[in-house]
Amino acid sequence: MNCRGCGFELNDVLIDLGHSAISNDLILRSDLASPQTRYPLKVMVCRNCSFVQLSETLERDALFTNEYVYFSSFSDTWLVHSQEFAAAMIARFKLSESDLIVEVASNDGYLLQYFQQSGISVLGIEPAENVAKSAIQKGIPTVSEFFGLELAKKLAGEGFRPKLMSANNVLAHVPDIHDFVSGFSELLHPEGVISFEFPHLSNLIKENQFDTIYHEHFSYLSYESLNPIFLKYSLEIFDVEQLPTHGGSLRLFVGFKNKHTINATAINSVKSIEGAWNPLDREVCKTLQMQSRQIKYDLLDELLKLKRDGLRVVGYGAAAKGNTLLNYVGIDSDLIDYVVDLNPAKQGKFLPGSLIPVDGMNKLIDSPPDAVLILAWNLAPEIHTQLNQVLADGTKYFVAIPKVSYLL
Ligand code: DWN
Repeated sequence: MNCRGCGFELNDVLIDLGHSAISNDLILRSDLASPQTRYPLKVMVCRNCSFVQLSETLERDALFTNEYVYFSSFSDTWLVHSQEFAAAMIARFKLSESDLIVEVASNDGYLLQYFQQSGISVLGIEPAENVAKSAIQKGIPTVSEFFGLELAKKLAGEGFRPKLMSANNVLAHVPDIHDFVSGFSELLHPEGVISFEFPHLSNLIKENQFDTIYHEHFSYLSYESLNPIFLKYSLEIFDVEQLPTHGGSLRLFVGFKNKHTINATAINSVKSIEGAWNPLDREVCKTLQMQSRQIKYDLLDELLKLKRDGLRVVGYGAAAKGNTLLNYVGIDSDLIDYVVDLNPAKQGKFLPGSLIPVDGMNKLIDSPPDAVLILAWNLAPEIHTQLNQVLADGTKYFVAIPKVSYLL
């Protein structure tokens, strides 16, 4: 097995989660009698370039289908974050009506809508046709294809030269990161800026966020592992922000070399954090694997205690990360009756591997829980507030990451 960053042979395991179902591949009731498929879920780190990646990868067409269920607009927290980002980019880079903004993995138009409302031309690129259609229905021009060098050349040939390109939570999702990054270099306006946002590997390690490992995430990213890849395509990271989203993310600002002032202070701060949580440090890897196993034991203990006390336990948020947790811990509907999710594309289906049914909010009224495991722990404050308005006082709320703990 060779590194997808530098081609070096891969021998170092960061964490091994055994076999797991595809996290966003929810099961239709009509398919419940069919066999369930689980695939290896093991993360390797390259000793040569520190690029952290899945050992085995699935075809992207099997992951990002035309029935893809992740729609970004089901989280107010994320929408507010996106609106603030749009305003900040317009101000910082003095974007105007004459500029074009291209978002790669534009989903349902959750972000581009805010740029469009400011009178700026936008173009979305979203390979999942069902999700792209939702954006187009909102009036967001969207190309439903996978982004890479070929599509970049086609768009550049048609005269598209974006001043800003945004790529939120997609850099980790591409099997060929070189083809993907070279596409940005091909399409970007010479003075242009690219903003990449992704969950930061250092937080995954530090906060035991092993549930953010799933087959859709081909890579687990850091400044250190990405910098040499950008440099290869005449791009450089000139600024970096540390964000609270998705358990702690990085936002990298990238442009052509020598075009932008480098924020050395911010970059050095991230480099020192990455040094403290070095994926090549054997102790760090051992601790992550051990902590993940401890969470498995603690969560099973807690669920068994609640069930032995005759209590009804449900899940909230049919999140991709939730399925990695349920599959790794070995939880099914004997322990969690159902999971609630606001997204209609997930309701009426069953979670992959655990086969726990997904329902809407009305299920909470029909079959009120005594305890709620918030699977989308990254959105716990928003979810806790929402459920407090619906469920009885005394209902217990808990999460499993960074450790099994109850919300006050
Ligand atoms: O990389 C990815 C990350 C960034 O987002 C994508 N591959 C997919 C997705 O991962 P996820 O599914 O773990 O993300 P979320 O956003 O943590 O999932 C939250 C789930 O909870 C969604 O299905 C929507 C749902 N939800 C809800 O039902 N009610 C969310 C909120 C805030 C709510 O109030």
